[in-house]
Amino acid sequence: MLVVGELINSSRKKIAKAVREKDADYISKIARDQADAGASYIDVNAGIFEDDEPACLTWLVEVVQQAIDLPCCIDSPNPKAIEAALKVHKGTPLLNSISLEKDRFDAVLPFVKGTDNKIIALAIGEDGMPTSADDRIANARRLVGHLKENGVPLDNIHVDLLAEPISSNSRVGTFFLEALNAVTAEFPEVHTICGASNVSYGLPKRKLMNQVFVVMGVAMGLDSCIANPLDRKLMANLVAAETLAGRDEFCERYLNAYRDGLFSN
Ligand code: THG
Repeated sequence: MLVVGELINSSRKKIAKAVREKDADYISKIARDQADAGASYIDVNAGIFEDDEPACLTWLVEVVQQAIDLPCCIDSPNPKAIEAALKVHKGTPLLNSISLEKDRFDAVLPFVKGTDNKIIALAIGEDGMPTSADDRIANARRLVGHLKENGVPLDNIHVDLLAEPISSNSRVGTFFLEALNAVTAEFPEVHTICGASNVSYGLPKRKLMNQVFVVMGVAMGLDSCIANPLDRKLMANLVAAETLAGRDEFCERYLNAYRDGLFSN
């Protein structure tokens, strides 16, 4: 399981403050903590800064990569911000994200086409959010098709079937899981991802919901997620779920995680 550390997101007040004050020490610490906890990418999002987003996102990429040796997940729909961030990024980033919305597809494609960059493909349709499992599957199919036509290797694509707050509609969980099951079966070479913490907005005990959600996702083939790697219980549950889902030969990673102390309090 590949975990993208979600914590450096300007929608979080402490991060917004640190970006505004150019507090590199704070951002470096959050990056390092997430890397130490097992993140494979560090999500960087400066979306609240609007016109300043390109400069703020670039600053975040530089600060993160000075602190640790991991690639970033460049979380922005803004082509100017993506372009600026890519200029300073070292290694192979995960671009977050492209969708079927025509302007966005055309603007983001050049940053993927002919490169090794990884891309998150959001199952949003030409005219907005899907409202069923079938919509998600159809959008994912078309988007994967368009990316493939443009020479993007399937292994570089992480399809995001859109995890939404369960408090807003009790059916979005099954929409997501059913779509995940179908997309994993149809495109075994494509990766799947979701923003795990989205599901729990508006509810108490959010961590519990996020932990259970990723386990259900793993059962349906989820192989990456944007989540909080500092939640040890979530990380432990991910290891156990992958072992139980048959993705851990000889229980090697489960046993290693046990030896490393991941399952102790
Ligand atoms: N798909 C893709 N990218 C995404 C998302 C997605 N990027 C953003 C988001 N969704 C995933 N990242 C987060 C980060 C934080 C939270 C949720 C999703 C979150 N934060 C608490 C809050 O806002 O209440 C924390 C508050 C705090 O600690 O300050 O819930 O779905 N491709």
